[in-house]
Amino acid sequence: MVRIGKRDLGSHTDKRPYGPQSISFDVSFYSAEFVSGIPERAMSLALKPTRGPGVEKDVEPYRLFNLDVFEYLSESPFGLYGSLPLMISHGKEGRSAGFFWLNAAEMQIDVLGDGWDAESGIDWVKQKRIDTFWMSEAGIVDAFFFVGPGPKEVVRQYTSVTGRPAMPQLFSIAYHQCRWNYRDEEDVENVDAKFDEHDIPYDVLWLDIDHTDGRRYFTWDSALFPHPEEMQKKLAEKGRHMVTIVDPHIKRDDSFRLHKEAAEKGYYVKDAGGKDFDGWCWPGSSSYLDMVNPEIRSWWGDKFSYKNYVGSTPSLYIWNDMNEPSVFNGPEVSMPRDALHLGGIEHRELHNSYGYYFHMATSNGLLKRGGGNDRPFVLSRAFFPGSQRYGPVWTGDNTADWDHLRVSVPMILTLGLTGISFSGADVGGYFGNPGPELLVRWYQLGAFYPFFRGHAHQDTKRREPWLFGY
Ligand code: NBV
Repeated sequence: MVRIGKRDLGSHTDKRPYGPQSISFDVSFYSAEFVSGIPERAMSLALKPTRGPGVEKDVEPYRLFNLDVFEYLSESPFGLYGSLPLMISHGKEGRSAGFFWLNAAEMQIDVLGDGWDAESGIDWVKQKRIDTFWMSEAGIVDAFFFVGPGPKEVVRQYTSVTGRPAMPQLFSIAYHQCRWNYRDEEDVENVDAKFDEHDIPYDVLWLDIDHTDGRRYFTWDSALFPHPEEMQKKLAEKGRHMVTIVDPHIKRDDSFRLHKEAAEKGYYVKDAGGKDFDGWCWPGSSSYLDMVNPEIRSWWGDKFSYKNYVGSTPSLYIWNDMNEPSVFNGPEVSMPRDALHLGGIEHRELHNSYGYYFHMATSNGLLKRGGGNDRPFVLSRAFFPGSQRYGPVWTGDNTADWDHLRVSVPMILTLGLTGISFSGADVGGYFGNPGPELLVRWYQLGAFYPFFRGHAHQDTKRREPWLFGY
């Protein structure tokens, strides 16, 4: 029997012009005591069974479907911003194996608990086998088995297929200071000066969406940031860098060159009726580039040249947020499945790879900007197998509480096991206000995250580290 997780499309309809479709199969891991992988979800390293003795009836399969999940819980199997359909088994004497299904459509996976098939006569204690059940809404079976024999070999085998992580720039493994938002140039200058005054090391200062002119990325609010080059130069003189946010939604405003050009060239994802898909996001009415198309990726990449990104300098790098993609008025806050990409391919076929292609295009743009001599730094929220080649990811909008601090550890370890070795969680917790003890502990833990960044929502109290004394 197949249980399909409930999907709330609200008032949206899914045209399904090709009718219902799906693929499913079973994968058994022998000599396995537990399985891990298939991020992203805020839970333990070992995946708990979703069916079998002792599992409640209404537990849903693990879902892989990139979504912008608001205020996600600290202990939940719910699928978050990124998807990696790689499962790794671990058994006696450190033996591991891996299974990877390269498919970017929605996927659901059941992990069956010991004794789930009581009538089979299997001696579960002796056999130590873990059965899993995989199902996808669309696509083909393009699957890989990694034979280990140890966990290290499995990761090596997996990254020989999907790519090794990019070598990070030295500055990017140091501490990053972020906030939604550092308000203006004066704010930036003060924060930067305070780090020196208190002798706290930091290497990168980040600007969120409100540094732009009306959330038109690649622009600057001319009242708040009138001298972006000078501001970056001042940081660069101290060996510091700046990161600005560039999201995938593009404001539908004819006076915005990027939009005009994209619309004229027919570069946007289309709705089921063939018109430019028009969704609601930070800038209001927005469209989304069809990042699956290599020509469009290359056009996008050129937007990062110093000439095109006015006000950018060699010490500026990029942050890609909302690339699941997040669409405020779309089904499940994302793009409708019947939207159309290159060659008339439906969004449902490739949903989980959209953010990956966006990350790829941005990272390749920075590579071009530097003439191949500068390693890109691009942080992404959404991910898919191969994202490790383009830059780090972070675990999105966590909360300032102890449970979120704790769960960040298995989340980051799972990402590492599944090829994304450069990742981190917002230090301090994104939503809410951490007390001094929690913030201190989070910095202590965060120093060991591969990607170490303090970040906070705009409604929180300021929490730059010197504001917290004992
Ligand atoms: O750009 C604003 C935020 C950003 O600060 C955060 O890190 C992202 O995960 N963004 C999400 C959009 C809105 C969050 C409520």
